[in-house]
Amino acid sequence: MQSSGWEGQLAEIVREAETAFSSASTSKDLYELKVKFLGKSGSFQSVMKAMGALPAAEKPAAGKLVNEAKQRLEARYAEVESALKSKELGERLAAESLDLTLPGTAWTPGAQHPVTLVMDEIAEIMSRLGYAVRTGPLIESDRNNFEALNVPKDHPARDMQDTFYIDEHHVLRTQTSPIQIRVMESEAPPLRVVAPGAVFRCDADVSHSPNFHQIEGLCVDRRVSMADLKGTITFFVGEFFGRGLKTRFRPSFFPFTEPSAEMDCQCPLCKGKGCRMCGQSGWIEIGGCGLVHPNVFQSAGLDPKQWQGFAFGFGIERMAIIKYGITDIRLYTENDVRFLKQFPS
Ligand code: 2U9
Repeated sequence: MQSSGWEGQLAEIVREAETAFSSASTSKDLYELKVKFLGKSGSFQSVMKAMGALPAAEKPAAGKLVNEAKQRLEARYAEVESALKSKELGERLAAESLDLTLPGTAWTPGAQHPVTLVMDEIAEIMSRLGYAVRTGPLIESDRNNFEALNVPKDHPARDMQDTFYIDEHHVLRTQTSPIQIRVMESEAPPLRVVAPGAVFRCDADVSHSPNFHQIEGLCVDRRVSMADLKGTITFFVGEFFGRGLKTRFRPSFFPFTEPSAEMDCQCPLCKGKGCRMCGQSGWIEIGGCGLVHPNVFQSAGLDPKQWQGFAFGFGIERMAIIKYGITDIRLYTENDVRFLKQFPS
């Protein structure tokens, strides 16, 4: 190849590449042109190859020329690339521009669930009488949930229809009383404890959920009477629903207490006058109670001749219904913030 031949070819490639670089409208197109002219199998490389055939004496001068041409092209490339990139950045920023006057997304602060609020409030009131909180597992042995609580083998509560069985010997606890069995077996009397938590019953209709919450209280001492129980409940009702509300105790039956009673308080809504909530009676049922059955003490390893006790139980959802006038139990599980945020934390 004649020197003028490859020199002309080189000049032609440089001119062509410079024109092409200048006409590129995007940095991507520009890069493709760089590959075409300066890449491994690009036009520039073929001129380099052709130079291999030059006489040795001409090679240094030719190499210098080629390097200068390459540097010139690379500089031109960098120049055009920087212009295109800044143009593209400008376009992207314009397209992505934020309207800072748009309203933001509102974050609704959470609120405590009324079940938690009521459970905590009851525990707090009882703590003023010296009661400590104790909790236990949701899956309980048949023994702690029924046997130790003096619930006989043929009792309807033990039926598959009323209790969720895990296996032959384990159930989802149907009450929080097994917690107190555990307490009596692990702590020395005298005892004053409240046992809050979730319980499960195989039951569902408009006013019953298969999963609800209870809080039960247990007081064990040398001499404990129904009078102590009534005084305790009346203090509690005054603190929780409002001072001055009367309580009354109606005889009832539970396997784990003897005697047993159902507890009513004067309707907090009408203060005993009679309204829709209390069915015009002026009274409202709040839970059950009684003196701990000697068989229960025996099961838990306490001598019923030495120890006496009273126990009581409230349904938390029911207490919240009475205190806050909640009308539908579905509201408890719908997680509607408009419902939840009405309750004072
Ligand atoms: C031990 C001994 C006795 C707890 C008691 C009740 C009566 C009661 C109900 C209230 C509404 C359950 O949620 S509810 O349906 N509870 O009527 N609970 S006496 O008696 C105990 C507990 C533990 C060791």
